[in-house]
Amino acid sequence: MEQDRLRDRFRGALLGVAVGDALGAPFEGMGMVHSADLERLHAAPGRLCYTDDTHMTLGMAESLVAMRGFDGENMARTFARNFRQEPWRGYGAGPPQVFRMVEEGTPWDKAGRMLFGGTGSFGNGAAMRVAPCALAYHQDLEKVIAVAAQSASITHAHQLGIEGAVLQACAVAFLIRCNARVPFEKRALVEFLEFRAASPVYRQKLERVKSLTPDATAADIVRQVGNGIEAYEAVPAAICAFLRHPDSFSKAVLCAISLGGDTDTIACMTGALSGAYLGESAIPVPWREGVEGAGRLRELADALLALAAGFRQQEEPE
Ligand code: AR6
Ligand code: MG
Repeated sequence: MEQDRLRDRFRGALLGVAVGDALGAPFEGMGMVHSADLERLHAAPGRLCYTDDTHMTLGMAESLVAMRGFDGENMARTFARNFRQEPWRGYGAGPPQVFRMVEEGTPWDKAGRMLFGGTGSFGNGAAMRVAPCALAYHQDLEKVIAVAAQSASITHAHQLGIEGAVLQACAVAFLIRCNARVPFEKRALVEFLEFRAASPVYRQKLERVKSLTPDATAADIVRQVGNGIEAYEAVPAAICAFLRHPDSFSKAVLCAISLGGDTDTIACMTGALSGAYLGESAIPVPWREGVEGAGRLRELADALLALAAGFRQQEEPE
């Protein structure tokens, strides 16, 4: 794929995270969102401030770029440092406990396992931040899966938390690699993910995603997959919202918000999917220019693109 197009898609994925997060944040925890409120987001979105979803995505990208690949200790400490600087971003209950443990010397791959009575977290917090991993390693799916899982386990050691991150990362990598000029095959994405889903709950949800008709309403989607903070609800919900409108960034993200529940995180993950597929150029200008951190996100997207190009060169025979 030519470099300009790929750059547009890398930037689209990271800006998509921030735009979805910022647009969805005011509605977090509410019931389903009315269409009049959604139309207002289009016409006058107001200040587009991001939350922990984007803050952690920035941390993941910063660490991958600084270390030229995944380094668990560095990534955990980058998350912790960023949290210490801006603890008011709306973090879930679990991650700040991990950050404290890591800063006090607990190894990065042990702290996450101590949460929730030793089961680890199955919240959506590992999936919401995973786009940079998918971008950096998009040429090597096994690496996407391995790094998504390791990065998730820093804060979300429960198998279902890890698997949510793996599936979201696989979906972003799949879409980055997709040719956007040929008609999109919805089944191909779901079947690609089904093949990578190990737990019955994800296999069942993906089966339900496949069975939803093209005109499924927000209520149908919520009934089938849910809209909660659990990774096994939010990740399938984001996939549904993307699949409902694969050719329109704004429609996909507004569909995600219309589901209610964990609106910022579902919209953030939908934004990553749609942005990876359609590119930054498909994001409405007031959203992509108005969102907090747009310049920094573009810089990091470009740095991840350079990193991915470096990985490709390493693999090519001399
Ligand atoms: N047992 C019971 N409840 C659990 C478990 C478990 N093993 N794991 C998670 N929960 P957390 P996150 C519930 O705290 O995933 C922000 O608003 C529990 O209620 O690990 O990073 C973002 O925008 C727990 O508090 O944080 C996202 O919406 C909750 O799941 C969200 O927070 C979240 O898990 C990300 O949160
Ligand atoms: Mg949220």
